Parts: sequence; C-alpha cells; structure tokens
Amino acid sequence: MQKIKFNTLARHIYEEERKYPEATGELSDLLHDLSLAAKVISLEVNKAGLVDILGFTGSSNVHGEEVKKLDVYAHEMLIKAMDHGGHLCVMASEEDEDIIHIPPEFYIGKYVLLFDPLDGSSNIDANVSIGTIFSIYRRVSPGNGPGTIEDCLQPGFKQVAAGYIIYGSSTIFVYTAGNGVHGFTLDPSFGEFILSHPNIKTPKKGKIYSINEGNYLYWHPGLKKYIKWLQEEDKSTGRPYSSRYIGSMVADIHRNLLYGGIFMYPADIRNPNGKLRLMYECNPMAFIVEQAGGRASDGKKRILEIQPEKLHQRVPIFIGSEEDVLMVERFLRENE
Ligand code: AHM
Ligand code: MG
Repeated sequence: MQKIKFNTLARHIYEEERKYPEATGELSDLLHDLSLAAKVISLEVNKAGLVDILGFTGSSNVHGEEVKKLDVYAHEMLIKAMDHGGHLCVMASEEDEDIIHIPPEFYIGKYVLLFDPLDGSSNIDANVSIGTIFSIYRRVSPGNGPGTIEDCLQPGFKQVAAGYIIYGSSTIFVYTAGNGVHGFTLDPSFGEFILSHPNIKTPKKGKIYSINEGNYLYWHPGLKKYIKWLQEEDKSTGRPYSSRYIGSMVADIHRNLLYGGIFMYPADIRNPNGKLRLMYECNPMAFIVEQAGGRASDGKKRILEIQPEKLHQRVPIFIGSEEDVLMVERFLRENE
C-alpha cells in the first residue's frame, strides 16, 4: 500500500501556495472557503433521506418552515460562503440564468467563480452519488469594479483552478491549481478533508466506458460503431470494455479518472449540442482530467480551447484516458 503523508486540505493548499513566492494567498482563501461550503452541503446531502420524515424538500418541514430543494440549497450556500471573502468580482451558477454580482458592501477581488452546485441532482432520492463542480478564472475586465459577463466567458485553458466534491459513500474534494490533481476525503468525525489521493494520474487507456446507451438510436454513426467496437472481444486491445453509467457526470468521471476509461455525453439528433454545460461541467472536468494525464474533447476539438459564447452553452464531451478519447475521435472522423 502506498504510504500517504498525513495532511489536511488546508495545509496542502498552504504548502502549494508557498511554492510560488509571488502568490498572494487569495486563491488559497478561495479554495478554503469552497471546502467550508462543501462540508455544509455534505451534511445536508447526508440528511436527504430523512426529508420524508422530517419534512419534504420543496415544501414545509415539521416546524412549518419552507424546506429548500437540495440543489437550490447548495446554490445558495455557495453564494453565502463565497460572496464576502473579498477575492471574487463575479460568480455564475448553473442554477442561475444570469451572472451573480458581489454585493456592493463587500470588497471586489480579482477572481471569477463558476459552479454547478449539485450535479446529478436527479439522483438524490435514490441515494446515488452527486457532486459540486467549480471553476476559477482571473478577471479580464478592466478596473476594480464589479465583474462582468466577459469575465465569465473565458475559454477553459484560462482556468486558474478547478475542482469537484462528490457526496458519495464518503465525501471527497478533488482539485487542481495547474500543478497536478489531489484528492481529500472528509473525516466526518472531526470535519477535516484529509489527503487520500495525492497527485492522481489516470491510466493512458482504460477498460470502462460510460454513456447513456438509451440514446443509441439518435447517435452519430461513428459513435454507434465505436460502442459496438468496445463490446467486441479482442484481448490485444483489452476488449470488451465494461459499461458503467451512474448518471452523475462528476461521479462517473471520478471513477474513470481512478480506474481508467472514457465518459461520453455526445451530441445526437435530438440534442445537437449534447446536454452538459461548457462553463459549469465540461471545462472544470476537462482541466482536472488533463492535469491527471487524460484528454477531453467535443469529438474534434479540445474542450479547453472552445471560446464560450454564452453562459449556459452546451457541448458534446468525450473525456477520460487519452488513448480511449483518441479512439472515439477517430471513429467519428472516419464515419462523418
Ligand atoms: P444536472 O446538472 O441537471 O444534474 O444534469 C447533468 C447530469 C450529469 O451529471 C449526467 O452525466 C447527465 O446529466 C445524465 O443525463 P442523462 O440522464 O441524459 O443520461
Ligand atoms: Mg450538472
């Protein structure tokens, strides 16, 4: 078993920051505040199964108080935890149509935060893993006033940091600040994220594919051929692959990151741009997977190089082990 240094997320962030003498500590503060929000959301997610007894989400609880739906709760908790730290100039959330301004009474900072508060939220009632995804950029708009939409619409390669938190059999916080990918598991007894997955590297080639096969009929012919190819037997290329699909992107990609494999949410006849959002889901996950040695594309182009046009833009995504993503790109190209 690999011996892992006993370290907390807070200390790890601080140690990483010290490697860069020019660092101001602002990014560290942001990551720290995010981890605090994650702990609070994690507690609430763990209670989700009790809402039938203690009060339904979206209705009133036993005290007659309004109980928020968990994704709305996570959205509001993140804003509450992040808006007054003095390091952000603007935020955007998958749960909000428009950008989120920093209230005028708080300091305006130089960073931009985008997040999907609770990805895979349709899985909540079945006790299946769900997660929070975040993405951090530097502001690009001039001046020190409030940030603008321009600050939010930056291509993914400009991300300064990205991460996700999965609320699963345990809660794990995974992040990159451009210097590798590191994972921390929450010890619920004393409420600290402890380093459990230092410097995650994803296998160059996997044995797992993850896609909603119910959409088969609507796929691109190249994709149909690729999936059939994965299911054929050929020992020299490690086929057939196993199929695994949770339906929570963040959990599906996390599993494949550790074991190797490919996650796909393609475009199809009904959804010409796929389903997943570039700014809240695809960019942060692409940054993390690339940092772990993997690859992420829309079938042709690197996800991180797509110039976003709108906040809630959707893109097809093929993400995971490098050789697997290269292979699906080839099938798509050769069967145009
Ligand atoms: P959400 O942000 O509303 O939860 O939707 C995103 C989720 C992803 O986590 C997941 O990969 C995908 O939707 C599943 O979609 P489908 O049910 O079409 O397979
Ligand atoms: Mg989502």
